Amino acid sequence: MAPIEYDAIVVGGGFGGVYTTYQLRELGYNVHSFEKGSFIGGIWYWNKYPGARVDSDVPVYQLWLEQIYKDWDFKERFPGWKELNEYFAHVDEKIQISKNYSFNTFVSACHFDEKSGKWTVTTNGEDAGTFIAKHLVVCTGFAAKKYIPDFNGLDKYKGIMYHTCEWPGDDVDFKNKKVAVVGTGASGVQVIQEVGPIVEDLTVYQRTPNIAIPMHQRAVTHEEQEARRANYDKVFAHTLTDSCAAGFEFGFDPRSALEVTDEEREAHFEKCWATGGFHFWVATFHDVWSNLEADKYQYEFWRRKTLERLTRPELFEKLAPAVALNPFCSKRPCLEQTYYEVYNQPNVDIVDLRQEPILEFTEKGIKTANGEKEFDIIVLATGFDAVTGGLTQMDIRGIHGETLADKWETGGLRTYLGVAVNDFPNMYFMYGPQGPTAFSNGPTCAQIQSNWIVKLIQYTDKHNLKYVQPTEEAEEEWAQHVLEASNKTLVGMAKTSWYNGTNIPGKKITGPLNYLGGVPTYYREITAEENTQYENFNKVAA
Ligand code: N01
Repeated sequence: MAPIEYDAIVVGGGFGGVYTTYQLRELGYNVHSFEKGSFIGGIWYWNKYPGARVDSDVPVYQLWLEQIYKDWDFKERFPGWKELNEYFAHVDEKIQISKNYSFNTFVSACHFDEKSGKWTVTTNGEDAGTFIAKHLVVCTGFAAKKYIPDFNGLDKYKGIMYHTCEWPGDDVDFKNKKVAVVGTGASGVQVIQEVGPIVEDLTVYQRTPNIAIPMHQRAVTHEEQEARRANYDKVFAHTLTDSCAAGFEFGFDPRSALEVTDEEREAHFEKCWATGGFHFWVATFHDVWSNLEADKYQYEFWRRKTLERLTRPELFEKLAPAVALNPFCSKRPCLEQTYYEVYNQPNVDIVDLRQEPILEFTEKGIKTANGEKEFDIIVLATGFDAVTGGLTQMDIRGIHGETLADKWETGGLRTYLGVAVNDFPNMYFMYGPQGPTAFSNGPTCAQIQSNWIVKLIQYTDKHNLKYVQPTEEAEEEWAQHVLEASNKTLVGMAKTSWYNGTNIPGKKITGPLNYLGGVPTYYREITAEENTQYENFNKVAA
């Protein structure tokens, strides 16, 4: 059978994939989309571990489409995975996007053919086959490929064990069970605070303590959402301005932490702390991100506040060390609700993996130099081959047959504006490498990039071009710009971090994986490229 041909193929069913599919379809494109899961939802389809919830406040974490938000109310300031899956069901009800999707279908390969200027896409699973499209938009997000360290004997363990991103929802009962959690990133923190109060015994295998900050969760009412809904377009537009950071409704304090008085500094830290969410990260003094001395003030405030909540002195150094292991703003803090209180329970223990590494997994549990501990359930909260892994795990081959993985592993990470790659024509991605990604509210990043990509697709077709691709020079300049933006911050100082690819031993694509210039600057930069009619793209006529 001849392959089915589309105008455009979209990979992924999260915010970016759904939004791009919708836009292209509404513009009259014959678009088809593939998703590995059985429904839309992206990260929320997969991350159904206990306590999983978003850390962006309502209302910015959603699709900015009136027909969707006009009659949808979130229940909590930071919605959990169940509510977010309900939200995606609502999205589908409103825009019937699932009819454009093949679910349970994994895209394994995408090969570009210069002669036709088209992509051949190979899929496995329910809709296994070969498909052709002129435009390819890969919306796999930043966390499409899990990471499980190569622990000895991992497959020997006979109990219940899943990675957080493959957790089977509510099906696992933690009540009165002996539980281990490996990893204390955002996923580990959320699992720990959720299951801690109900388990018989909890052992946390921790390498680096998380700098977790108070979420201040609360219910949000229909009335308060209704009062703002008519102005949501203005709210979303405001988040792209310089008074905001990262796509949130708030931004840095322009003062330096070093220039204010001790009282002023304390008062501002207190205010951010009390407001909750990421205020204590992106609404504090701007230089805590760039100046070690300022960053230290932030860490010391955090430590003081955290120690006030802990009652077991033997855990103080493990959870809030006197000397920070990394600068406060070099790794991602996590929003917590009752994380530290869980450690006040006598049945909760921390194994410090820097002192006592895991020797092996056994049939019944985990063995370290201090012996074996048996568990009913092991939670692997060990993160992702983040930002690049979702793209490089597919066999994506460009104009010269080179894979994207080879290009980046041998020549370093190169993209233009975090949306397109030289030698990979008519291919785009969003919420991925060298975009604002990890330093942005996900739907903000995906939607501004998707809007931009869709306009370039329209431009390509309107001008009867066979293909477009960014120039090598533009890519080099962008890589340099990404590096310079990162070097202005402390982010490169984290010892192990998915921000830089250093969370995975041997990962070849390292360095700043995200653009740290901020969402407003990024928005201006992509808009400027659009306003020049894509002057940094090579355009090949049909
Ligand atoms: O992954 P992580 P995550 N032995 O890489 C440890 C988003 N997210 O899934 O810090 C033992 O942050 C590792 O230790 P260390 C959010 O953007 C959002 O938690 O490298 N431990 C770390 O503790 C987040 O930042 C939400 O020393 C090992 C942990 O595993 C991102 O996803 C919820 C190890 C991995 O932490 C990733 O978070 C959840 C080893 N060999 C996730 N290797 C929201 O709230 C690694 N670790 C929206």
